[in-house]
Amino acid sequence: MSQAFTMDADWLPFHPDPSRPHFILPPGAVDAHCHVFGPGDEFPFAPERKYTPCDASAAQLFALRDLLGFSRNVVVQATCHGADNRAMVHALRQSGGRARGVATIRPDFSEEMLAELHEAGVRGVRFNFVKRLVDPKPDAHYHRIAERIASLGWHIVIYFEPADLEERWDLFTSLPTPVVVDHMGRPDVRLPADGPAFARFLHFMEAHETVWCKVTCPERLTLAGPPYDDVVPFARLVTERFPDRVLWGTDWPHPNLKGHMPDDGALVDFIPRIAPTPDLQHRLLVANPMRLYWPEESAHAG
Ligand code: 0GY
Repeated sequence: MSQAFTMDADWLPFHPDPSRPHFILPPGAVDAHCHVFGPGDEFPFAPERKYTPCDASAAQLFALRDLLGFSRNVVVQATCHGADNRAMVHALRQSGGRARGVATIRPDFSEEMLAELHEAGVRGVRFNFVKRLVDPKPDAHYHRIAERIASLGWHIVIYFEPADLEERWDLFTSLPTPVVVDHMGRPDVRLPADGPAFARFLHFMEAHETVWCKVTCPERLTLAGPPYDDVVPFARLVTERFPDRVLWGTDWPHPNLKGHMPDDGALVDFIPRIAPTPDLQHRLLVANPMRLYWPEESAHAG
């Protein structure tokens, strides 16, 4: 742990010794949602952060990648680093081309800053609307950023809770780039996957062909706990209905979990329950993330 920062008293650190999954990932699989934290002494956490995590370095992320059998990562800027993307960019630069990034930016970032992020491997920005993580801004703020990044060929990742889908519908449906929704828009898994609440989210995807979805975070959405039976119907429904617009990731190092810390190997074993055929698995884990993050190689993705 860093000298400069003390992790929150109730912080759950990531699993110290994850198991090797039983499910063998297809060659070229991408962990399309994960983070790095610090290390705080090298890459300080942002003053405006809402939590102080444990350190979780790029080297530790890549060791997990290799243990689980992934080939590549998409490192998503975590809110504890605000718009200071240095830890994420460091991870991209350490990856030897095997990681892409999703940044947090402000509308006043210079062209040079954006060009440097692109050169490092950033291919998207994240707009976060979850109030326990950030202080969300008016729509105009996000429109200004969207205008800045659209010409770079980047996409926009949005993280929101169900109520935000109604409140921000006009924003979410007017963004000029592909839009990737984190964690299925955080459905309430006590409600049926084929009920009206989740139907609203499915309609959002149905009506907008540029909207993608990460069928991620059973450990975050579950009420039942491992092996996350209560999340399967939601993730499977989205994966089967939109097989070319889904992504999967570990969410390592799993910020802000309060109940339990998952064994990342067991999380990978969740994948065949939501993508039961080799074809669905290949799209979810290889073809789709390659198309979004490594389009120049995508045609060759095996
Ligand atoms: C996630 C989810 C969370 C945190 C963050 O950037 C973040 O701080 O994304 C959360 O607490 O729900 O995707 O890692």
